[in-house]
Amino acid sequence: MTTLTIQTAPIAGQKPGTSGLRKKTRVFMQAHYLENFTQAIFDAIGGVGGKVLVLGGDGRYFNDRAAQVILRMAAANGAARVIVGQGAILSTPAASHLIRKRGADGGIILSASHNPGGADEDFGMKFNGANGGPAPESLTDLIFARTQELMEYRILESQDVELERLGETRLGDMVVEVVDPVADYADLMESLFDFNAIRDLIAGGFRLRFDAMHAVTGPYAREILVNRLGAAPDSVVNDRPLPDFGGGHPDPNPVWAKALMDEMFGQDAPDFGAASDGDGDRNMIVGRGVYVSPSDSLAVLAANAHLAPGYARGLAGIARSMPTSRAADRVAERLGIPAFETPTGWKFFGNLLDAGRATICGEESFGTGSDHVREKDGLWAVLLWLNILAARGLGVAELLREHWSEYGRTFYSRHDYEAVAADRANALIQRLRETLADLPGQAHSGLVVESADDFAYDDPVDGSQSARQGIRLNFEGGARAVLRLSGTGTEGATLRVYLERHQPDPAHHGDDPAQALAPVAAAVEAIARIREFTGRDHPDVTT
Ligand code: VG1
Ligand code: CO
Repeated sequence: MTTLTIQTAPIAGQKPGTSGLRKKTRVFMQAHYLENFTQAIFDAIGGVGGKVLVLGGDGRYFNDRAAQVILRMAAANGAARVIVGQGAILSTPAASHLIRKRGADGGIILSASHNPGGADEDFGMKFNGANGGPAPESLTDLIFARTQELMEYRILESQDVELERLGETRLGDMVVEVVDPVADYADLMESLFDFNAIRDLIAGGFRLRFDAMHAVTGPYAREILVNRLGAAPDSVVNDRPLPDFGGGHPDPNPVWAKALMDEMFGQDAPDFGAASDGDGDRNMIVGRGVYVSPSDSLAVLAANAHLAPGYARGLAGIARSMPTSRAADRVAERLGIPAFETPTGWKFFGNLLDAGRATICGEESFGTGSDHVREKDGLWAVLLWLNILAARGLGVAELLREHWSEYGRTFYSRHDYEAVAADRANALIQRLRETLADLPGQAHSGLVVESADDFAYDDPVDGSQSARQGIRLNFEGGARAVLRLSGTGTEGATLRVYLERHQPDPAHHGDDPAQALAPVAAAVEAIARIREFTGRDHPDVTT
């Protein structure tokens, strides 16, 4: 086998966003595009000579082809071993676990997460380090810098590697080890949760529905929920991973997981419903007739985690991304443990988890996880919920109501304006930045601005700084709004507006969230002039 050194030239725009590099699949399929980015990763981490890497993806269109190219390039760059999920499949949390369990030097995950898949949809790629977590900004900056100067890459000339058969093969001098993508992860879950208690709950007639949305979690959910926990076979639906996710968005929210929502709010609904995203790191939790907002889910999980064996020792701290509601902060306060507020994206939790300062982390975007891996983890959240329900003997709605009566209810909603012209979205944020100083004291729709800033984060572990992470508007009385632009889209810009308002009075805990938040939404419109800048009079997606 010959190692080829291919001449190339820098390709513009290979800047990793919130979670890796995401582009239209056809962009990734352009000559040298994937190769350049792969070589830039290898170079930025100081080469892969003698190293062990993990490789897998969510199975979307081009996953299999990209995996073969990366393997040939890893071999040509001198990697000692690449551990690959069978069929080049690994969920994001399973990849994170595999890196940690095998002591690998890092891993490449092929996914554009909740973005749709297919030749005309999205593809993505991210690098996780030896701790199993997403590359921090310092490294993604280095990778991007390398893409801007790269003039050649190395690749082995060879046939495809057989990735369907478990076991070891060789590619040049490199070992390719194909592993079961599910087994290790399922064992990890079994070590954290009281599977006997969950099994008893299910055996006692508790019915659940897990919608894998034709994405990567299907095989994981079937093994864990059906094979190991005894749920009925039809508890897991849409469990066959498809390259185009069956044409849908594998995004577990009430909009894209509408079928699940309809079922959970319909006649004879199951007791518990959940869905996960393309790469298995997100989760949506639904009870019979009740939707759990992700921010509430984080708070409930944190407040009750000690009921699961893996967290019986208690939590060191709770971390949430800045736009996530402050419901979790109230739990941290009650528990007497630190609460951390980080920029959007799981990479910012890595240091806190590594340093043992946070045990549970979460984001409003349907992401929760803990120090068991260094990624958010959809099935983990489902299992922790089931463990808590089994231990408490309560239903989802009852547990939620109890939580609100103890901590108050934090009404919360996110409004997404998708594929807005980038210059208009940038102009909106830029104008807000310029008016920040004038906002305090202004009254809009009955709400007075108390403070306003552009969130900047100083990492308490390594001191790294991240500025301009989103506009925060705090109103007198405790309501809050956040505006920021997405870093995962592939078309134009997506404006995200996050609305939040705390309600201590139990008489109002059953209010409609949209109504409870209407004054906050009106104040934001008056301040940010979303209609004028985006030309839209309502969001595309509300969660
Ligand atoms: C979104 C979410 C963010 C999440 C990120 C990756 O980012 O808001 O909370 O970490 O997606 O999730 P943005 O920049 O578009 O708001 V996933 O499941 O795509 O790995
Ligand atoms: Co995801």
